[in-house]
Amino acid sequence: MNKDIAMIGVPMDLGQMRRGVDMGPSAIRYAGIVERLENLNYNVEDMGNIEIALPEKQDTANDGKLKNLSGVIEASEKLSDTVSGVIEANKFPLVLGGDHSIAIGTLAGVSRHYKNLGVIWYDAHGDLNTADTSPSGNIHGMPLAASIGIGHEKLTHISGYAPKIKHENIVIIGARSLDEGERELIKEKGIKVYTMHEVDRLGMTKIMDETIEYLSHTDGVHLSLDLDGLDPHDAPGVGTPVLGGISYRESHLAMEMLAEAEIITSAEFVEVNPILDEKNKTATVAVALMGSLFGEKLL
Ligand code: 6HN
Ligand code: MN
Ligand code: MN
Ligand code: MN
Repeated sequence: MNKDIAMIGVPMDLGQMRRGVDMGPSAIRYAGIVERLENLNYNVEDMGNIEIALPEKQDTANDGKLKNLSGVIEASEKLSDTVSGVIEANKFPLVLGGDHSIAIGTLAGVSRHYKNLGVIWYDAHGDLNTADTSPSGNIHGMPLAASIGIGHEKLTHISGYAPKIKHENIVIIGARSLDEGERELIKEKGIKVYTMHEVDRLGMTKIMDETIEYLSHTDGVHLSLDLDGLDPHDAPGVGTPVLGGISYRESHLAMEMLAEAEIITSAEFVEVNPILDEKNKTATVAVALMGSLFGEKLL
C-alpha cells in the first residue's frame, strides 16, 4: 500500500434531502482517523474540506427532476481535480463524505489515471438510478449509473469524458434495496452483485475471495464504502438505513482481506450523518474499517 495518504473531506449534502451528512468528515476526523493511520506508519496529509455551497443557496431553477443538480456538478468538478492532483503527486486519495453523490467526482478524478479501473461498491443500494428511474430525484442514488455513462449528460461528463468505468469492472456488495429500474439495468448489463442473500449464503470470506479474483485483471481498484451497507444496528448514523445489513465483523473481515490482497488504490467512506448517529458510533465504525483496510492487525 502507498504509504502517503492524502485525505480530502467533502461536506456534501446536496445529493439528498436530510441535513447533517455534511458533518460526516468532521465526525470521522473527531473519531481519530489521522492518529489511527499514523500509528500504522502512514504519512497522512489532511487537505481539509472542499467547499460545498449551502443547500439554502442553490439555484434550482434549471435542475428539473434532479435535485440540486448544478451544486452537485460544481462540487464534482472540484473534487475530480483535487483527487486527480493527489494521484499525480503519487499519493493515495482517501475521500470522506458527505453523501454518496461525491463518488461521481471521486471516480472522475481517479479514472483519469487508470485504463481499466475496478470498483467495489459496498452499499445497501445500487446507486444505479437516473432521473427516469429514481423514486426520489436525489443524486446520491445515481453515482454508479453516472460513472458507467448512464443518466444526465452533465453528471456522466464531469471532467469532460464518459464513461469513467466499465460496468463489467464493478462489484456491488450488500445490496438489499434496489429500485425497479436499477434491477433492470443490473440484468441488462450483467453487473456483478452480491446481495444480502449471497452474504448470508456464501459468507463474506467467499465473497471477498471471488471479488478479488473477479477484479484481478484491473489496473487499480477503488473502494466506495457507503456506511448504510452495514446493518443499522452497527451503523445507525446514515440517512437511508435498511434493515438486515452486513455486520461490523463481516465488514471488518472484508477490509482485512482487501488489505491482504493489496489491491485498493483509492477509497471513499460516505453517508456518515452525525445528527442521526448515536454518540458518533458510525464515524467510529468508519475509522475502525479504515484501520483494517490500511493493514491494522490484532497481533
Ligand atoms: N445512497 N434508491 C434510493 C433513491 O432515492 O434513489 C435510495 C438511494 C440511497 C443512496 O444511500 O447512497
Ligand atoms: Mn450509496
Ligand atoms: Mn446506500
Ligand atoms: Mn479481524
